[in-house]
Amino acid sequence: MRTIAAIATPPAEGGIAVIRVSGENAADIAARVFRPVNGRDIKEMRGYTACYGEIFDGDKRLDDGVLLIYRAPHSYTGEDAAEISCHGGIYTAKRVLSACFTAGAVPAQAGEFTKRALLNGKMSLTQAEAVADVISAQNEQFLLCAASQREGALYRRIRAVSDELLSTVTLIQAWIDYPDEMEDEFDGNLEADKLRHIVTELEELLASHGEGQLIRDGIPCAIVGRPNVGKSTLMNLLTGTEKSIVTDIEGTTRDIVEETVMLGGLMLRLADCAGIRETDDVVESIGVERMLKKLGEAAVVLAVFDSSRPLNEDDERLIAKLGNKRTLCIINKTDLDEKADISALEDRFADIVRISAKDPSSLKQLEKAVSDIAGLGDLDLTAGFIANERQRICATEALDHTRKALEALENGVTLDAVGIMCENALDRLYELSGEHVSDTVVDQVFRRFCVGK
Ligand SMILES: Nc1nc2c(ncn2[C@@H]2O[C@H](COP(=O)(O)OP(=O)(O)OP(=O)(O)O)[C@@H](O)[C@H]2O)c(=O)[nH]1
Ligand SMILES: [Mg+2]
Repeated sequence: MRTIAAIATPPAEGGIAVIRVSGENAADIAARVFRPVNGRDIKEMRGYTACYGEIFDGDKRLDDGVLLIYRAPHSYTGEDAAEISCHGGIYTAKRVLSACFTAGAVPAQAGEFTKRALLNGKMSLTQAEAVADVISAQNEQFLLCAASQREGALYRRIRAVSDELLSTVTLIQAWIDYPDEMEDEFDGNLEADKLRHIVTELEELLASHGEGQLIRDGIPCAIVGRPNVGKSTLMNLLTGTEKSIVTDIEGTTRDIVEETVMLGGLMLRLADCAGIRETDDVVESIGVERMLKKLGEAAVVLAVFDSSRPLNEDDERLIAKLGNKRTLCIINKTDLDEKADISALEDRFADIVRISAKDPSSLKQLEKAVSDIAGLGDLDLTAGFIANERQRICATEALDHTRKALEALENGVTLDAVGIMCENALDRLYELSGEHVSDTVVDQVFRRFCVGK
């Protein structure tokens, strides 16, 4: 395989930039562009050793820096590799890279270092996919998810299911091929139990896709309620800024005000909406329409009620719109005398928190209540999850085939047919884990990577 090179650091000014070279000629190429000050022979350098020196393009001295040598298979790609750290200028890094090309390297494709790592057995496909997630992580929780995925959590989860399915497929095959040599009777109930267990595992695996997405992209969260209940005050409390305008005039917020915040490790995509009420005002009614749309899109609703005023038909109208959305009922303005019929809210909502949005100490209560309602509070972030569309499709199809196999077994369909359905499910699981996967799929996976990775 040709020796590839790329800049591994972002195209921006920084302390250092790293040029990565990988392939069987990595040390030769490094020796052509890098001259260690101590006169060391780079080709003789052992893996994981570094030296300081000068970087050249032919006779032109470009910079000084550090060379790190890796020896196959102990490198990211599994090949011989070199990393040249130079000063972190955009042009400097490009010049050092072009010197590597002059010395014989070819430009790396997007994700090619990781693709080589996959092809050299350094990681599974799902681990390789997780590299992109680790790079793109924007919050603590998703980083933990992606790091576990990178370490092999999803791969192990899929393997546990595929091993279980393989045992059923093998047994069925043995029964088809050598029925006279089997010692025990074929136990259809036992095999059906196993398939049922696999169905549950796959259902849980698929559910992890939605949870993973919420953790990665943030939980869409609509703040709704009738005018003046304190929605914008709550928004400002959660964002820690004066993002939304707050006044004591009903109908202050007209358009949606959006902001992404971190609350107790969760990323929330907050939308402060116009207050819901019957109105002749054209602008305000457009605001109400937009609020209803946001309500539809929200994964979690923060429904705000004013404890200092009796509930009215606008509150009722809101409650009617909530349907079975995950809703946290926020009873606000608890610093004032209570006039609202709180018991009516207690009857309607399972999750209630009482706060004063003007009081910053309410944040702690909100943190706990929101993470409980989002259902992510007790999620095992290290369990492995379905991270992308490719994985979701494979898992869905595997589940589909397993369900069909189970149904066939329960209905006394021939073992041949059940066996084929199980094998189809197994194929999809092997594609999911990357054990049997086509070159086209691998190419598609790496297309979303950056060049230096
Ligand atoms: N005493 C008290 N006043 C509050 C509290 N929260 C909000 N307010 C006041 O209630 C009034 C309305 O607050 P907003 O946050 O603008 O209410 P809103 O729900 O966004 O109102 P609209 O945008 O009109 O729908 C303002 O005068 C706030 O200062 C609270 O916890 N206690
Ligand atoms: Mg408002």
